[in-house]
Amino acid sequence: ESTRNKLIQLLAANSEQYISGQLLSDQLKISRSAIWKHMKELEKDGYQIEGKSNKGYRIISYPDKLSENTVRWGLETDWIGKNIIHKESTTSTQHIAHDEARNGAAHGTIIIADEQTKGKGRMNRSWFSTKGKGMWLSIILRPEIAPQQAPQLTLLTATVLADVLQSYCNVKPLIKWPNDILLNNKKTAGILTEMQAEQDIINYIVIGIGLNVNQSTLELSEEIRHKATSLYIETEKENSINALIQEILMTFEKSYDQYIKNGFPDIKQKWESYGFKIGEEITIKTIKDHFHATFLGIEEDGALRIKRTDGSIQRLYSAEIDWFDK
Ligand code: BTX
Repeated sequence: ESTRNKLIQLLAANSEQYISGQLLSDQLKISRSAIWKHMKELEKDGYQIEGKSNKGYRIISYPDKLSENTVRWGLETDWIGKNIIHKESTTSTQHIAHDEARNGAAHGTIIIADEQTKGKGRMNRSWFSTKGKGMWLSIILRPEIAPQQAPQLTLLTATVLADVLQSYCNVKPLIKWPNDILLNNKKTAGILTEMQAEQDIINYIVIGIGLNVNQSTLELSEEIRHKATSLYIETEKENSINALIQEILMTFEKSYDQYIKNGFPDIKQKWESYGFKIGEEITIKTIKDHFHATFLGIEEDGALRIKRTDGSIQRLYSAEIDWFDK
């Protein structure tokens, strides 16, 4: 399939003008009739290609269905998404990611699905993943950081999503600790980070991102309708899932590379700029406790920073937060 991928890349790079059959044939080292056959195959996949006998070929439109190729086209990254696995339907992209990672999949491999039949949230909760209506994506990472730093990658991912969503809609996305992305106070995306580590070495991390894109209110499961939203509901228009995946991956790569180079401070600052309820009173649930506190922000290492009613300052590494609406 590498000829086909190269062909797609050449066409994508020249989408403003025609590229001649001869040039394609020279670059790909295949005959002009083989080129023509490839074009017919692409058309079957939904690509619209214009062929003019004296000028050559030009891409008019990309199919909006998800596939390895449609995601790869226009994806300008150095390492993320160089390996793409796409499934029309699967239990959970996390499952596939773990299998692939155990079998040695490269840093930056991504898994996407049109539909998940057993989408996973945190702590055994489930994640509704309606067919063709959202971005259900897992990213395999092999970072050279200590296992206890892994939660920072969740916070990083949340800022990436907030940045990208901000460019899509008028309302400011907010991040609810640690990793819910809210639009108009309703959850539009969630992040699930899973890690395979031994002592002080990370084997691999899988970051799962679920983003509601084109669901109407009625297409959101009844269970979550009151507290969930989608980009479609907020922007009143359909958005290309392909384009979102690409933007998220490109933004993620930049942010990740900076994080590896400079550490967490920039992420912390950005996270706090999107942080929901900072400075306000929240309720906190840990495994053994349930209390009120003021949410101060996050610590240099990513922990939750709070002030108890007795004035003491605490850092928490795993907690759920909530609040009372007035
Ligand atoms: P979470 O535990 O923070 O959120 C799960 C909770 O969110 C559910 O209990 C439910 O109340 C609500 N919820 C479920 N589905 C949705 C939805 N579509 N929109 C808004 N709220 C919802 C968040 O867990 C982590 C989600 C990660 C999902 C990705 S998708 C790709 C990858 N594969 C996979 O199986 N999980 C990840």
